Amino acid sequence: MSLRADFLWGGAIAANQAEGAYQKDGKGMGLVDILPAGGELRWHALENPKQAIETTYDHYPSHEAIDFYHTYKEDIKLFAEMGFKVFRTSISWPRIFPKGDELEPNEAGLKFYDDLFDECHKYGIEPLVTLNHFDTPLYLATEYGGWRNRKLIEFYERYAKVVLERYKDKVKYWLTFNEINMVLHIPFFGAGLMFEEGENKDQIKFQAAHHQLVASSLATKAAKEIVGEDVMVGCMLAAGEVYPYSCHPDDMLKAVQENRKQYFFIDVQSRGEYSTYTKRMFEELGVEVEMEQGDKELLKKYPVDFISFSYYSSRLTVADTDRQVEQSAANAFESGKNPYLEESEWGWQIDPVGLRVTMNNLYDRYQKPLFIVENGLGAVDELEDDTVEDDYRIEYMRDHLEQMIEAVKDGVDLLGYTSWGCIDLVSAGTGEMKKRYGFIYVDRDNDGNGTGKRYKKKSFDWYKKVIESNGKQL
Ligand code: BGP
Repeated sequence: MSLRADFLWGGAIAANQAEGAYQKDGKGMGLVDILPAGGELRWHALENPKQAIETTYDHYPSHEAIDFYHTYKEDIKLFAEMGFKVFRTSISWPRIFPKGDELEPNEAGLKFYDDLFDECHKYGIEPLVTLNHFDTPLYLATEYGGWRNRKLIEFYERYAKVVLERYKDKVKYWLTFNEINMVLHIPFFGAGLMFEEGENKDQIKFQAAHHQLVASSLATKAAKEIVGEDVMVGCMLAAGEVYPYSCHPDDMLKAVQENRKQYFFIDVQSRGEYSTYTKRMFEELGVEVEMEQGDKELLKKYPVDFISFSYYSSRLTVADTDRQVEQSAANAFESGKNPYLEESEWGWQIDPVGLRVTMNNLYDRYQKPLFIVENGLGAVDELEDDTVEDDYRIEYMRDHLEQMIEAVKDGVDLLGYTSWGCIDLVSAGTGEMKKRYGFIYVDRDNDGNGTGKRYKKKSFDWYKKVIESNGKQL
């Protein structure tokens, strides 16, 4: 078994990390727009968003990003040169509804995405569009409390219907929420949540999650009604199998429980119901999710068509004992350090086989097509003689693609692969330009220097061959 003949090879970006033009043509502020750059400063702000909103930071580079708002034609041309079949981006919600609760959309924002999707089709590139990628309108967080408030369902549904209607002839693949499980790990990013002293954070996070799950089903319903039955709506999970630290049964049990914290979301989005384990999980966390009449039926009736996910690394968990386990960075997740794995410059553990494990488990569990919509290596790149010799990136991707193909041979149905940050962009975690993922180098640094010019890295030609050979030549 090999990859489908119509396998969707491509790359992924998100509006807020690439477009810049953060107040152009009527765009409102998104959550991410108030965050500063710089690893520790940014995490502090994410953990204390109220304070961050009141602080004046220097917002370079995120407010300008790579200026994709103005350079998209040049950039898409380069994607087409690599042979992209699909391009994943997101629509910036505050470009369409600047505050989020308006009744009428912002025409200039809608026009931008019309032009962008037309440009993709000019080269036969299929857009894959995320409705919400970390940029809920800020106003909905400050005035309504973010996704803890059920009213956000109504605002999101209005937004979804407007863009589905507008782009129904241009977009077939939709994702409802980027990394929906991030609400548990970075609640401000994921759901605009800010907490009061003494609140049960788990209660608020799972209530917000329920609202997003209902909103996701409503978007699926709208997509079926507006675009038609052929539309493909997916969920999006920040995936990565959680391994037990040892073969101690308590470690194994802990791994099962930790894995469920990510599967929880997809269980609802794919099977259409809260799994039986949630009852005990909620009891132990002191959580009581409030549902309204009709919620359960809606979730059941409108599950997703496919399961998309990001994969950067596996994780490691240890049961509560006296054992001291060194910790490792794993995106926004807690993870023990796995002695068998190497790490990226940012300490993210590199585990290609973990991708195969994750794919097998997701497919076994849901029996729906998968789509890898983020994967890649964040690294410091040096531009020399107008290129970057990024053999380390090629090696990372080759190792992962090999395992991806193994998983397909195991029987997994896989629709496509979009590498993260196919063109350098602002890092979500650090807010900086220094952590680069692209096949295309963008001449901008953290301090505002640089021409913005694009350069092909060595990986550009490598990926082109991968696509041309449908993964045979890695
Ligand atoms: C995912 C996000 C992306 C992206 C990626 C890499 O969690 O969906 O937006 O940025 O992680 O993370 P970082 O930019 O912190 O390296």
